[in-house]
Amino acid sequence: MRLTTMKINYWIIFLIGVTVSATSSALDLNVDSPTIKAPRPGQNISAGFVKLISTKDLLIDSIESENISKIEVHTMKMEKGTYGETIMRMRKIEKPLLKANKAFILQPGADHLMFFGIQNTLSKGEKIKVTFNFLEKARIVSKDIIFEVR
Ligand SMILES: [Cu+2]
Repeated sequence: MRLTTMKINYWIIFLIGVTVSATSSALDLNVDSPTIKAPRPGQNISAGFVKLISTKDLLIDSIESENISKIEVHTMKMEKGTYGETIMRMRKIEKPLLKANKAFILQPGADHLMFFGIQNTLSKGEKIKVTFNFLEKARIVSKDIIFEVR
C-alpha cells in the first residue's frame, strides 16, 4: 500500500517536472530562408543568411554544425585604413540579440553568419543542419535550422 502511494507521488512529481520544462523551453521562432553560400573552390570558409523573428527577447549563445569548426555572427563596419582610406571590416558580434518581434536579418552585404573550417564539400542544393543555442532567461534552448547551400 505504502509503495503504491510512493510510486504515484513520483509519477506526479515527474509529470509536473515535464510540464514545467516543456512550457519554459518553448521557442516561438519564425525562420525564413536559411541559406549558406557554397564555398569557393579551395576555400573552407563561407557566409550564411537567414531571417529570424522571435516573440521573446533571445540571445544567441552559440551556433554549431557537424563538420564545421566555428560559426559566428558578423557585422560589417566602415573603418579608416592606414592611409585614410575607407575600408569595410567584418567584426564578430559577441552576444547577438534577437529583440522581441523585431526581424533579426542576416543578409549579403550586412550582418551575416560566418562559417569557418568547413570540412565537407558543399554543393548547391545540399542541406546542412545548423544548431542555434539560444539563451532564454539563463537557460539554453536549442533549435536546429536546415540551411540550403546556394
Ligand atoms: Cu564575416
